[in-house]
Amino acid sequence: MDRIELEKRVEELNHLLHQYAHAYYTLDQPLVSDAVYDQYFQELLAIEKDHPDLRFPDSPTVRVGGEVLEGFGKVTHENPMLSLANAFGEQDLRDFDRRVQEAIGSNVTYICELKIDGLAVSLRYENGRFVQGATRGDGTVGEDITENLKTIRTVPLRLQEPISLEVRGEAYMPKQSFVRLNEARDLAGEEPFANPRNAAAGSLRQLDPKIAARRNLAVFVYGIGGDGTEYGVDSHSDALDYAEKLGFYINKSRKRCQTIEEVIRYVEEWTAKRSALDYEIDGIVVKVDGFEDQEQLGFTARSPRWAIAYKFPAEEVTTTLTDVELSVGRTGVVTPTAILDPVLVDGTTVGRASLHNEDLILEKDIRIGDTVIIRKAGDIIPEVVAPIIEERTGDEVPFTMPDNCPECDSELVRLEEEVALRCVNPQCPAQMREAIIHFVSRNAMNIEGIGERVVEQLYRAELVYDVADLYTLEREQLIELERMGEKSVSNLLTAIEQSKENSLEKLLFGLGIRHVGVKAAEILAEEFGTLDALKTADVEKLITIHEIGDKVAESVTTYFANEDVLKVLEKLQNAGLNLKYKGLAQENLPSDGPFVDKTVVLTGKLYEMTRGEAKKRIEALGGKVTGSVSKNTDLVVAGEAAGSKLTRAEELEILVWDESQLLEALGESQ
Ligand code: 1X8
Repeated sequence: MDRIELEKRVEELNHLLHQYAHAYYTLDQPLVSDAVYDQYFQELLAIEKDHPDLRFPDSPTVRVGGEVLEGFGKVTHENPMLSLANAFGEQDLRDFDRRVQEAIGSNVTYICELKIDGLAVSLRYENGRFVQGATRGDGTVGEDITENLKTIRTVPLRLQEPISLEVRGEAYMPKQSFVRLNEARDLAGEEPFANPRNAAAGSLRQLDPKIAARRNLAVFVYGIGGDGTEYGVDSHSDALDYAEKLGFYINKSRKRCQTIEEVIRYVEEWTAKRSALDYEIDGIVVKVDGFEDQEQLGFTARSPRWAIAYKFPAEEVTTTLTDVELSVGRTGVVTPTAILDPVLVDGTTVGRASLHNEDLILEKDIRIGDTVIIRKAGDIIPEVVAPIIEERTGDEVPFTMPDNCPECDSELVRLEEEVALRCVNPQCPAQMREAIIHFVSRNAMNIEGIGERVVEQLYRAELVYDVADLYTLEREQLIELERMGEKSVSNLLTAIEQSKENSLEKLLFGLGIRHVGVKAAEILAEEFGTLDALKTADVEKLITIHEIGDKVAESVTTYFANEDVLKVLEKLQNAGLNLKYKGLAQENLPSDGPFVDKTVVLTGKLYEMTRGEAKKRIEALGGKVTGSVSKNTDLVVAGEAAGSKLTRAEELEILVWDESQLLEALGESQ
């Protein structure tokens, strides 16, 4: 074959294999026998081997997994990946229905879908080709797991139409594959995964895509980006039908319901049928179907008002409580944990459960040796519900809390009006370790590569006593630690370095000021703008802020009055941490300029910056950046290879700029 013929053949094989794979994996209606598929597949593999330049990034042969990666890049989601509000019973569903009807009237259609117990992913397509896949991460920034997602047969590499869009879905491992995987791991002497969700997450976190390729994962798509105008659909159910036509794998069990009664019947039906499914579901998602209705309902800070996730009630099982272990948390609270004979609850093996506090143990009269009922509710740690008194033999031993800290032996105190016992020694090693673990956690400074094990070692090696010491760590010190190779050390140092650039709210949350959660940290950062301004704020000033109450105000001022705290903060500042709020404080927005109050859509590839950066800069100049073009759009910025959004903008006669015009406008406004 000459070169031109060869290129044509490769194109043809790609096309055929994509169609066959779609028919086989997604539609479950094979077009050809396995032997024929395999023959074409081998032919393509052979050509690609001799001519690597003819291996397309979306070739069906990528399903076997490509090169091993060095690490995962970060992906900023164009629209945040939100979580849903939960409903725990029929009453919560009725309350949801009432709120919906109050907002949009009684003529509402719902769509019910199964809630897949996996991990959320975003898939991006450009001109019909799969270009990027990411995890949810913290909702704003996720990890680029494109290469692993490419190995999943139900993730189409090419769509049936050459359009550009983002879809969201759930990656999961079927129950059967999970059981088989664990059997194999057991044989190989490897730790089994606790449940299919962990197995799926663990597989997608592998840097070697060949591992993911062997794990038999799947992705159900449950949402499509934009407001539907680009695709000519005006409801979620139509959007799903359309996505199905494009080649996505959509769960068949979706159902439109006209009343909440119908929704409740659907929930009951699937509560009964869930165990027969070959994948795990943990609830039912109920959405308002119409896009206009959705838009009218809008969002809270955290989740859409037009959807709710009904969670199945937790399964309860019994086992023996063999011991009680004590641990000291970040705030010095000593918590008892029950050690159990391992049992399976909701598909997870449980060997420990929370006992909350001493009062609860006494109140429920839980004793060591008791047969106890345990329950796992959602993602929450399993808890001991109650002992079964009838099963007692008389050998059970009542549990009492110690008088001294199990870590540092200083005397425990019970603060007024609190049930918890606390270690108040600020030098208690347990508290110092926990403070660091909190500081690096995802919603705080988001430093990957430091877990409990590393912190323990850093502490023992006398390298880190407080959070500021993290910024003094050097390669030579880290390489000495157990199980730390060159690669992990360099990744960790990069992660530490990058965290210096975090916006103030991440630091504020990470400091672990009592009563300052993610939300309060954000409010304080936005309100004060700098750490210095917050440090000097008094209670009177703090409580004038909407949503900041007495408790937070007291706690913040007490915190910043502490000498030791001030020393650590000074160390952080000297280490070069950013101590400013980087988000968009309303009062800092300009009152005029090209973007003020303008709704902008970014599409196509930009060269001078990513779309994420462009979005941030436009927002900082008072603009709003949305994902889809509608009559409310003021401006569309079209980079290279802009697709359907550009067409739509032209149809609606909306102003269109190219990248250079965008740069000029951004430049002018600086
Ligand atoms: C999460 C999930 C959704 C759906 C199914 N499974 C999930 N885990 C669905 O909509 N069918 S929606 C969702 C979310 O928005 N966080």
